[in-house]
Amino acid sequence: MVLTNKTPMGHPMHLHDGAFQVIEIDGEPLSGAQRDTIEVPPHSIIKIAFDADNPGIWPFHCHIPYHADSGMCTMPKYEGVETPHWHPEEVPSEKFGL
Ligand SMILES: [Cu+2]
Repeated sequence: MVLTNKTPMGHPMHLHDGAFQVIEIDGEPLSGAQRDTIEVPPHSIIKIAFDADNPGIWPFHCHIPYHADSGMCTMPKYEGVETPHWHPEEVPSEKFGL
């Protein structure tokens, strides 16, 4: 997953699915420790890698509450995995802060 921050502020991005490894920061390869949150500095590009081996509904979001409430929150989707109890199209957009 590639995290591109085009803004002038940092974003602590957090994955609920488990740990990931930072493998590149601004083009520099890295073999960092496993973590579940990474601060993405302003105007930077960070690449992370993780094993997608825990199917479910896992948020990936900025840990600054008003950023997440403003839309910096998503749900990575597993190909071929059904989530019959999850119907985001039925949630009013204001629940996502839109
Ligand atoms: Cu943020």
